[in-house]
Amino acid sequence: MAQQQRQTGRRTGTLSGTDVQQIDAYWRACNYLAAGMIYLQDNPLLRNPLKPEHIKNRLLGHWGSSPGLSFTYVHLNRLIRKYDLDAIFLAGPGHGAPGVLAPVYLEGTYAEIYPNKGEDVAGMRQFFKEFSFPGGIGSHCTPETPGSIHEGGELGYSVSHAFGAAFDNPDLLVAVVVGDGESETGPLATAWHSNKFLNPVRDGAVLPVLHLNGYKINNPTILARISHDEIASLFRGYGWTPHFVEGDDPATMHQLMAETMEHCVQDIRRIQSDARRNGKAMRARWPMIVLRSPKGWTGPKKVHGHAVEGYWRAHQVPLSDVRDNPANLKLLEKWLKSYRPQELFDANGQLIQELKALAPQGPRRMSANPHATGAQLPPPAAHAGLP
Ligand SMILES: Cc1ncc(C[n+]2csc(CCOP(=O)(O)OP(=O)(O)O)c2C)c(N)n1
Repeated sequence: MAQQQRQTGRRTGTLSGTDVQQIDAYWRACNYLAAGMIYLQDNPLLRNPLKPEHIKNRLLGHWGSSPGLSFTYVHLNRLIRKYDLDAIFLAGPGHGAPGVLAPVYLEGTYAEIYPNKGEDVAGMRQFFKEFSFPGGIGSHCTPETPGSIHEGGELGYSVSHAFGAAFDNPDLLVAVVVGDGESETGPLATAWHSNKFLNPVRDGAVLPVLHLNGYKINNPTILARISHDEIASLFRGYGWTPHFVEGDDPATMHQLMAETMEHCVQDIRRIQSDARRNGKAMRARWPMIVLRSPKGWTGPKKVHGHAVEGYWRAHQVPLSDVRDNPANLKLLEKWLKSYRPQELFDANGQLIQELKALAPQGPRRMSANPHATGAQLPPPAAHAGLP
């Protein structure tokens, strides 16, 4: 894992110390829920000491991708609110659904659609229990996931789907996280070229976030093993302007991601307003983000002497045999408590108001955006004035 923090973006969107603390608290809540979904069927907020019967019989789900997915999601939320963006979110590694379901639940959409999984202790318990459970919540970003138009089980199509959503949709921003493993598939490797078809006058924009967490199940990925300069050259060659967010210290990474993502959003808006002012559909060098963060970021660093965070072992269930092994049960409890859930959720089990206020409202929530929910959209004539 590269310890060095590097970035090519200009400094814009710098966060205050309080902003960093708040966004980190929101992300901690996401990570707590993602891990809770994989392991717990009871005692969702750990208000009682963790016991074997609180743990699911079969542990299924993908932890490794989840923290990077929710990290990207919460940073998009900040900019949706700041710029009133009309944005949707696609997870290429859709197996990392806990990293998407968590912010979707926290912004209230989940309870609106599935009232038995409401924003309280009983609802959270049900939400955890049903995840990756027969007849329950799918382990990928299935169509039942509010705001999901991309399931992400068969790797390779996220960028194509993102562009499909952006074409003829001038006001839409489509954020798409691409796994570094996914990026090795034929369809995805070719789809990087889709930027050549994007018309800045009449299409929306696609903001890819290449998630370099280093491993595809238990093999290293090619893109995570080539040099920084080689990646930058590769994506410049594809016609993108790559910006790097690299590291593992959460506070530093929040600052870097905030600055970089805001720079990208400003760049997209500048490209679009220039093109729309003069009506010329020029090919633009759209921005993209390369997020190099550890696989299973914030999870257990080592289990019984074996490295987990930042390694292939974090891909799926980082800590197995929890019900029958008291030492592992203790490790799980320690890990879950490291997110300090008692600071994040109120007595009823709802996210505290200070953090709830960080999410966009109503249809601006990516999980409730009409472009992704099949809801009634204005007819194309509403975009009149564009060629
Ligand atoms: C086309 C295809 N090939 C193989 C798989 C099996 N598979 C599931 S997850 C995964 C690794 C994905 O790695 P990456 O895209 O980097 O995601 P992350 O590391 O964030 O989990 C693979 C190969 C798949 N889902 N689809």
